[in-house]
Amino acid sequence: MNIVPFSPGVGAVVNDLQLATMTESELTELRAAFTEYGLLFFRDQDLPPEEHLRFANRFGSIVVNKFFKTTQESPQIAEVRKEKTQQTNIGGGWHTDHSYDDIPALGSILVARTLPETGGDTQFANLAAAYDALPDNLKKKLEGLRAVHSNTHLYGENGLYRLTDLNDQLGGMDRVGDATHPVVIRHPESDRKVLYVNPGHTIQFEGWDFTESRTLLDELYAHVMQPQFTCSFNWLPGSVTFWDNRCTWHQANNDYQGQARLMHRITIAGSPLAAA
Ligand SMILES: O=C(O)CCC(=O)C(=O)O
Ligand SMILES: [Fe+2]
Repeated sequence: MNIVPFSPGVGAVVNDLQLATMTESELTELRAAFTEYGLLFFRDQDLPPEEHLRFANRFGSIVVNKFFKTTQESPQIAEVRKEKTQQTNIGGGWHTDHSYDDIPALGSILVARTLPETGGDTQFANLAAAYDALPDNLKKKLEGLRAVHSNTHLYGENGLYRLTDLNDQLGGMDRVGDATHPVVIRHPESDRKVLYVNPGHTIQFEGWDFTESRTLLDELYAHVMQPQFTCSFNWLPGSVTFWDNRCTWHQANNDYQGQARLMHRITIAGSPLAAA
């Protein structure tokens, strides 16, 4: 196995490893790389749905998304689908998966199944690096704060996604809900401090009013979106991405109108998040 940084501050590419036939010692090495980088890219994988499931189960236990359709192959694999005729894509804005759960998901493993001829990259951000680079006065301000994370504004009645042509693919309108988490968490494996707010799901700081929250959240988001904390991954047939939801954000580019794109996603269960 050969692990090389993908961009100066975000992610790594794992070469010379086939996930489907990985040995126990390779899995151990992969876990260490996942802890170090929080975002791993793989090329030229042969990972049919049953092997996608087996890889996920070797890593942890699977959690099923409450809103996405699942595949014919398995109720544990979510479909991230965009049809030729569809305008809106899933995950088109910066977010981290499942931060609205009390115990957010550890990570997600995304496998390319159908790709557009061009476009359809996924962008990622490194929230541990972004936290480290915050000015000291801002770090101080965030100490002890908690934030509310929700999905109601996306998947609830009149939620953003419900008003688009994505709605037909989504279930679970009644499953919406909120959770609160520390704004700066201690990553359970790497022990690094991480900025744990995201544009998709974070509504406001607990005990703050909405406008005041918005101002600080926007300042933090602008900081994270700088080029040194972000990268863009170009999918090819056989590409797989495994990201850590506790220390990354992602967003899927919607720049391939008129073409279809289908990805399979498995999400792995995490552990409660503690303040740093
Ligand atoms: O389609 C993608 O590239 C990512 C979509 C997304 O947000 C996800 O699968 O969690
Ligand atoms: Fe996502």
